[in-house]
Amino acid sequence: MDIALVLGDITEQDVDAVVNAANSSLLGGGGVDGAIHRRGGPAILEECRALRAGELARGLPAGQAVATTAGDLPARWVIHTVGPVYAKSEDRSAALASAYRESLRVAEELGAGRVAFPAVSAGVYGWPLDDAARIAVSTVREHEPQSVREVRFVLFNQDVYDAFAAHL
Ligand code: AR6
Repeated sequence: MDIALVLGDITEQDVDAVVNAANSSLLGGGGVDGAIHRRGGPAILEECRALRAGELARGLPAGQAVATTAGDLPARWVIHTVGPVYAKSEDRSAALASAYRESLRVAEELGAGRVAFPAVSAGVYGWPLDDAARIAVSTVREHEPQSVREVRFVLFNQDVYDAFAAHL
């Protein structure tokens, strides 16, 4: 399995599945989440609402992942995951690792070959960059691939890219 780094916009990636750094409501927000819903169109939100009306009535907990259509994006699926909000008073790194692990588990279930990840929790959720990159890279490295042959970290800014490059 290849692990690649790209400086760019995740909504433009030609991959099978794009991972969204969502929140538990699954009903949209800012950052990557806002960009994915904007570029992907209303079909994504429609499926998210259906999930909330059914199996995910209480929302998606941090560390878990669920797939929907990717709507108008070049990708086929969006895998929504929820990273933990960073807290100094509590070590939530297991939940951040779980967000990557569960997203890859869902990708394997879908039979996805190429999967793009943003830097989950490293934006609004405040995770220190270096630590976010360390957890992301080490967790993905531990994955035992079946269908997944490429994991592409798509980093929006040079500082985030550099942090990931340092750990790869
Ligand atoms: N492509 C790739 N990366 C991006 C893009 C993009 N189009 N846009 C932003 N980033 P964030 P979080 C980077 O805040 O910290 C939302 O409101 C961004 O620069 O999107 O997990 C959700 O609804 C940063 O490096 O996700 C939640 O409420 C990284 O993606 C909350 O934010 C993650 O930043 C989740 O916060």
